[in-house]
Amino acid sequence: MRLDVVTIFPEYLEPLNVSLVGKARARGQLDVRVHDLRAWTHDRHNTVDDTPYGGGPGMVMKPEPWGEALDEIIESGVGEPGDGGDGAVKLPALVVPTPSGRPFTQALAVELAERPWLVFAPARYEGIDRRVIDEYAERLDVYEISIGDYVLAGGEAAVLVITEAVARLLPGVLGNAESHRDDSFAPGAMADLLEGPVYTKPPQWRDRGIPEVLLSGHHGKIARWRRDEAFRRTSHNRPDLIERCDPAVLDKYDRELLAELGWEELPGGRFGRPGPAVEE
Ligand code: 6GU
Repeated sequence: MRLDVVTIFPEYLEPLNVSLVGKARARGQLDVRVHDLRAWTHDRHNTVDDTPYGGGPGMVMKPEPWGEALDEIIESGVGEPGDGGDGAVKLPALVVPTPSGRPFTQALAVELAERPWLVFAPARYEGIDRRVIDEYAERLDVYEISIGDYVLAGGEAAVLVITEAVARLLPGVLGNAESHRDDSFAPGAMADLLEGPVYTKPPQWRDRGIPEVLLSGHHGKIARWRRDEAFRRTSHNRPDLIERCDPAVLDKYDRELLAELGWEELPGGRFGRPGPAVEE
């Protein structure tokens, strides 16, 4: 997979040299190219932003440097391995990290991991002139993506997040092909539950032991315990996942535990937890 990142802070992408993504690059599984947007400016001050039309706070990134940068990067794919050699031009998907984008999820990471080439366009300031996105959306698949309901100073940290989530899904990047099968949020994982706690040696640490069942060697009991812990953690940290859960995927023990945790099956077939009665 090829990844291009166009940014005014190339140093911000240094972590792409480290750890999982860095190793995937070193092994040739990922071809990462970081570009300085200012290389496509032509004035003495390498200007990339200007004041917004219609007024308002902050600055907007100018369209011309983005247009020149993206044209040159798209053009660089012509004749590269993977364009099929059949004259069919290889085109990237454009990923624009923005707090007003669609939520980044594991399903979206899986979709992006299936693409041979991604170009990231992280913005600083108040965003990129809209005409840039509209222009490239006529030629490329464009993904405007938010990594959560909070506001960052720029999209670079989101590029790191998205890149890591995508890279670990590429064939051969994780050591063990099974490693992401039961990730929290993996499609078809334990019914969209969070993963429960994990333990390793030593068996005693500062007077704290290991849950007895994990030492029992009883695989059925261990699986049951792990599923219960996953439900407890999900109920506590992500009640929205319990509310969305399809009761058809639950067994008798799941239902008993959810009842213990205060959940009830509602007429619509979903789960809900009665809130505190509201005082008049
Ligand atoms: Cl992708 N960018 C910025 N600037 N803020 C964000 C975000 C992205 N996702 C959540 N907040």
